[in-house]
Amino acid sequence: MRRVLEAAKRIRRLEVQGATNVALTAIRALVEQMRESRAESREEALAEIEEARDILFGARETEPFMRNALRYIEWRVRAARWGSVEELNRLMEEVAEEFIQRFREARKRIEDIGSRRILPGTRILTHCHSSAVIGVLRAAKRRGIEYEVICTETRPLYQGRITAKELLEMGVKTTMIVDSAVRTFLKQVDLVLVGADAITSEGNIINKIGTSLIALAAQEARVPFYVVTELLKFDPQTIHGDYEAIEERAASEIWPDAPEGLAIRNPAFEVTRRDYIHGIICEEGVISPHSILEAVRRRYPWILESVGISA
Ligand code: RI2
Repeated sequence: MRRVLEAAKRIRRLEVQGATNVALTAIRALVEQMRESRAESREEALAEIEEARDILFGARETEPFMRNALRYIEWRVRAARWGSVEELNRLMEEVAEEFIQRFREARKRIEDIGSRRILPGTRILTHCHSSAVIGVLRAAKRRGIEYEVICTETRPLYQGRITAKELLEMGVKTTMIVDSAVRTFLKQVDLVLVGADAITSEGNIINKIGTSLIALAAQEARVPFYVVTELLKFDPQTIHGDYEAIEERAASEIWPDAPEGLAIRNPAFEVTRRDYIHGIICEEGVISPHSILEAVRRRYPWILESVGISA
């Protein structure tokens, strides 16, 4: 399981960051791992896929996009006829390629749709680093729209700096603020755009810690709060009543040489309730969080079917 263990380590250490990059890295690791397989039967090969999938699932908790992607590949492999590992590998490569292609199409649609919400002179606030948000901003720039972005640092790991650097490279006027300055700067903002790590069956979203506080403040300041995300981040297990697990990371990320006896909590994500979300900018358009389940059922019935829910 060398390749899969290596990928899981990179994901756990945040050398690969953002829900989308995590999912794409996991898909490639699974396909590459199976290329090295010495399985002699269908059962042995399927057992290897299960083992690889579980290692990757365990890398980070709050990653339904990755889980959906790996489940999709496994589901297609189980449903197909193949006799040898060579045939299996061809099939896995085909299925993975098809999945990535469909993801790219979804992303492109999101960028087109989201960029129309950005008008000349719009001031946008964003939190953390989301490739989906950056994609929307890049698409707006390509259309020749001039706008400004305020980005938070995003403690404790400062992913806001990645956002700031990418925006500067794009030639966008960018301002960085500390996380606790959000309410002050909301007065100057027209729109909040954040990414998502997970979407629940009730239309709540889970994103980087701090997101919910921004959503609350945005409502109070009457600033529209939008989430930019593929529906591929929908967690089907939430239909069954499961809560999305929230990853809690090491205390040392917050204070490496903290005094002994001090309790430090470091949840990486939190839930933002649908009541605070104006719209979800996704491959189905700008939709209400209330219609998430219907949208997923229409576009990706396999997300439900792959966990035994009839779509
Ligand atoms: P994209 C990130 O989490 C942020 O919470 C970001 O909003 C989300 O993933 C989605 O990112 P982390 O992996 O899929 O940095 O839009 O902990 O790239």
